[in-house]
Amino acid sequence: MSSTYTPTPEDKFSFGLWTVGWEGVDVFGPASRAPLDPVESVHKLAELGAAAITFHDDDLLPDDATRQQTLDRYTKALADTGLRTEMVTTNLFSHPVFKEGGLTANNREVRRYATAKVLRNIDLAAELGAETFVMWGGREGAEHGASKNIHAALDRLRDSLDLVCDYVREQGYTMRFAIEPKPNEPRGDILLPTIGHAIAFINELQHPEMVGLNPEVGHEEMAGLNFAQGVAQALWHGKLFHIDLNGQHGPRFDQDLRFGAGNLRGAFWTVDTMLGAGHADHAYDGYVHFDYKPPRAEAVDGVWASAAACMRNYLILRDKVQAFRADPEVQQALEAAGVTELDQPTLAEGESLADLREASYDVTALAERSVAMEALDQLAMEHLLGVR
Ligand SMILES: [Mn+2]
Repeated sequence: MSSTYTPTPEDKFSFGLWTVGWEGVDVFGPASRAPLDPVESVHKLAELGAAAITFHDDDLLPDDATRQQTLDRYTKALADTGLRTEMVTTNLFSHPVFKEGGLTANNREVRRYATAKVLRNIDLAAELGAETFVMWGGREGAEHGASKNIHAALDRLRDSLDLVCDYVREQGYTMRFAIEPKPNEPRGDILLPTIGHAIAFINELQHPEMVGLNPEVGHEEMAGLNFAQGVAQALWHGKLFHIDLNGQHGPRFDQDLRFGAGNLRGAFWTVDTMLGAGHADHAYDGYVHFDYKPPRAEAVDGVWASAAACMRNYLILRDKVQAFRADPEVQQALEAAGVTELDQPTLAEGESLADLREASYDVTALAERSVAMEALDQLAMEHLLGVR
């Protein structure tokens, strides 16, 4: 056990209260673990080396009767441990009132109630100093073609984002919103199912600069997509406001495994992308947030073992990625594969399209050229496998 892989607050690790607090309730069975006191979770996560915690309104504050008392205990635990609240999100999916949607429910009263619930939680997020407010629309979707007018649902979702952005500006808050895409589960089909759909949607908002993404490993991989490439595109758009790391074994139900489990090579490239893929100015600098579920089979010891493993796996992969990028053979292999040539614009400065059209091309030689990509990928594999 290397001390190199011991997390510190500088690593900016963060956990959802609902992750370690998941009691194991699933579609086929009730809770397998007792509820965790949020105060205990704060202390335990601080002890393990996390820097911050996040929550849905209902995880921390399930009812108004105990709201103030719980908030007092929670903020005292933060003060005692040095942990902070970096992100807050609203539960618009558990209560049956949201059974056919929250902000995009057909029922207008439900939409108004959902909006009020979000506004109340924005005030709390501001009070706690959270800089990111995540919006995951788990029930914003449908199982049937005609039951949801997608055009109208997107209008209402756009209105909701415009309203909350206006509210944040009016109140003088500084938080930004982060949309979390997911293709399905709990709804058969969810609105804004992927990173790409969400980015396109943000362009239709009144304050697109206030809205970005909170992509999650498993959510993209459930759709068979490459998470690292999605993250790279979100970074390219300046839209990676937050990130949810976990693990997933390909297209199937949302597994929420600990980070590094499931698609390990995908995790390696995810960390590489978060570090800028060789370009420090392309790196993500926000919190490294884990949104996973300790497997239902585990008792409470397994909860903390899995939380510690999320951070440890990130640190191990960070180490591997840095060693990969620093390896002189890798740098030669990147050159051999022509990776750096892609940095050059296709048309040189001062050149016209006529220059490009009139040039002569040795198509046969170009077709036969070496791309040396297998050799490069093998170097990454060997770094990951620990033989380099
Ligand atoms: Mn998530």
